[in-house]
Amino acid sequence: MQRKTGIVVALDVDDTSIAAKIAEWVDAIKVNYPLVLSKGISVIRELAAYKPVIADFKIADVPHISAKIAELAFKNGAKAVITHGFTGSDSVKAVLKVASQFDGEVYVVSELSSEGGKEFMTGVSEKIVEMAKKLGCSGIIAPATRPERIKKLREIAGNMQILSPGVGAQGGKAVEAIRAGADFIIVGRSIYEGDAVKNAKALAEQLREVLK
Ligand code: BMP
Repeated sequence: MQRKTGIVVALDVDDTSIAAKIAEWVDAIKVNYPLVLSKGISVIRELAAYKPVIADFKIADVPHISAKIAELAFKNGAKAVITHGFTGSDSVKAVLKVASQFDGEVYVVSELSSEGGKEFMTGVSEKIVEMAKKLGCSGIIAPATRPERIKKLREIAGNMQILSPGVGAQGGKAVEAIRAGADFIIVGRSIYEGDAVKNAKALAEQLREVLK
């Protein structure tokens, strides 16, 4: 993914008009189940008019179903999908195969940014990142709430991109995440709750220096 501001907005709200207003301050728009289940999958193409869309379906199924989910995302205009890696390499390979047909990108979740992410995932996330790298994924998702984990996972990720959620509402800090090795931060509530334009612009300004 091309980096300008270093911000991926997590558009977990029904008000899609925000996308046009903040497009200038973000590099991509991430959509998740709440928006797609509420508005329908056509919302991906609608948003793709403003910025590349990452379909965060956290794909986690047997390979032929994972492939179908990825295909639906790409066919409907997504530039990238997010998949889980704990499924094992067969499912991730199936998603990658579909992505290659659409010139699409695949990002793999390492460990969730929430507290629960530490219960099971921290123990296996290194292996998941190794697998993602070996299979040729574009990048990983790693927690801004635990910058020390971003640092550790960056050592394994090499030059794969790291997208980091958990900034703001979950307690993570944008600048710390980038300094720890993230390429992009993923931000939802701290942008769309309140004045989205003001919030996105302020975040972009915070990151400008650290991205130089
Ligand atoms: P918020 O900035 O409002 O906390 O939203 C974070 C977004 O990032 C949500 O869309 C969530 O699904 C996603 N996310 C996350 O918070 N932690 C992860 O580990 C992985 C995610 O995809």
